[in-house]
Amino acid sequence: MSMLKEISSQDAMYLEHEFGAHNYHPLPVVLQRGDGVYVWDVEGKKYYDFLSAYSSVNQGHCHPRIVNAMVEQAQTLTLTSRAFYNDRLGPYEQFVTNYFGFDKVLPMNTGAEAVETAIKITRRWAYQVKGIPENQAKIVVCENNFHGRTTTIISFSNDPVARENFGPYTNGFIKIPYDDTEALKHVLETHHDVAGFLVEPIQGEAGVYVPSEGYLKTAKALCESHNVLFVADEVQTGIARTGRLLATCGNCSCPNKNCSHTPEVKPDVLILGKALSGGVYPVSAVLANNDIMDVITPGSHGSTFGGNPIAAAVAVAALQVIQDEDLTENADRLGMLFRDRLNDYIQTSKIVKLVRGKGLLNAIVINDSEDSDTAWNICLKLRDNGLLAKPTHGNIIRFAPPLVMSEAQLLDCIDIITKTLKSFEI
Ligand code: IF1
Repeated sequence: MSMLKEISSQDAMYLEHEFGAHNYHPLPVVLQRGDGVYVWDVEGKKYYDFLSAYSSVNQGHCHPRIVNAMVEQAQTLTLTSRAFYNDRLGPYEQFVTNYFGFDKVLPMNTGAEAVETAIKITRRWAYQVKGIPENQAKIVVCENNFHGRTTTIISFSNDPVARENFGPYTNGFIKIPYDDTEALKHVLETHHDVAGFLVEPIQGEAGVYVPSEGYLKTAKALCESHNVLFVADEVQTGIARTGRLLATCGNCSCPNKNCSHTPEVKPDVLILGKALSGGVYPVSAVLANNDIMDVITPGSHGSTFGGNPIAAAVAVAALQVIQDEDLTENADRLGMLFRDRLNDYIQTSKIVKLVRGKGLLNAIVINDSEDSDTAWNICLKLRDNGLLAKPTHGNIIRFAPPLVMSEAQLLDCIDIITKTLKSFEI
């Protein structure tokens, strides 16, 4: 028997603290099991999961179809490296490119690796296709972005906690304010060495910051007119989370409910991760059409694990679940219900300033300073009341449950959330 089955919450937290690097400050709850929208701690207490591993477990915890795909493949062939072909990768590549409407995919493992990959593709395209002089290519990024933890990615972050004392930093990035098409227009008009614009359709880490209506559409049009690649980081927003297959689908009224072929804003380079595997295995991907992806040649990029047979089998199952269970529509519908009910609550609340989000990617802003511990205390109380969420930036609480939630379950959760908030009203 594994010793993990026997361990108490106290012991598990002690071991992580004693033997693990202190790169996280978790909410004190030790999880042991998950099923759909629920997780259980080692003492057997059941919770609604309102984080979904940062929007990875969109399909719900331990989805049987996805887990079975993984188990079957794990018993057959796990890893070959890309030194040889495997019988799963090609079919997955055909499936995923078709699903999202791109010519080609480059498979990686984590979100940060996919962002790094997109940066490399964008730079190569700048030199080999656009004709920017060697080493001059710039990528425009947004203030308060979050794209991952590698040295290059933190180089263009403006979060001091994420970047301080990790220099020297990588050059070649220009930062502009988010949700500001004038700033983008200005930078594109004044710089002739811009290769791409890297953007999150909704800024997750910044506190689920939803840009103004039409922002992405205008940004994409500006990129197009300046021959600059529009690179969308949909690691967190992608795969049904925002009530569209991709957040760049915007509000287009395309009859295809998954909206994959005629998105309102089609990125030139699309970055996916997290829910691409339903959270059972690290699977990420960069998608682009041939005119861009063909700059990648043998030896110029790769990964030992990228495109492995387990990842391929898992991703196909995870994407099929999204479609077969109508999770895009469910996220859209339940998200509206969630914001409606929370907005009702806010009318008479002193503790909550606002609720914002799209689909089931939402956040509430607590009426207290960023250095207060109110949001943290609310999350502790939510935990006691059977719902797990995590504060961000001190006074924002993100609410992102698995998309397999039913309406009855969501109403139950809204009840827990509003009752908990009420106990904090003065
Ligand atoms: C952590 C936030 C979420 C991402 C976008 C790339 C990546 C992420 C848009 C990198 C990762 C994470 C990672 C997690 C916290 C987290 C997060 F709070 F920072 F904002 F999701 F909400 N692009 N997001 O959001 O993907 O390499 O991690 O697979 O602790 O770093 P990764």
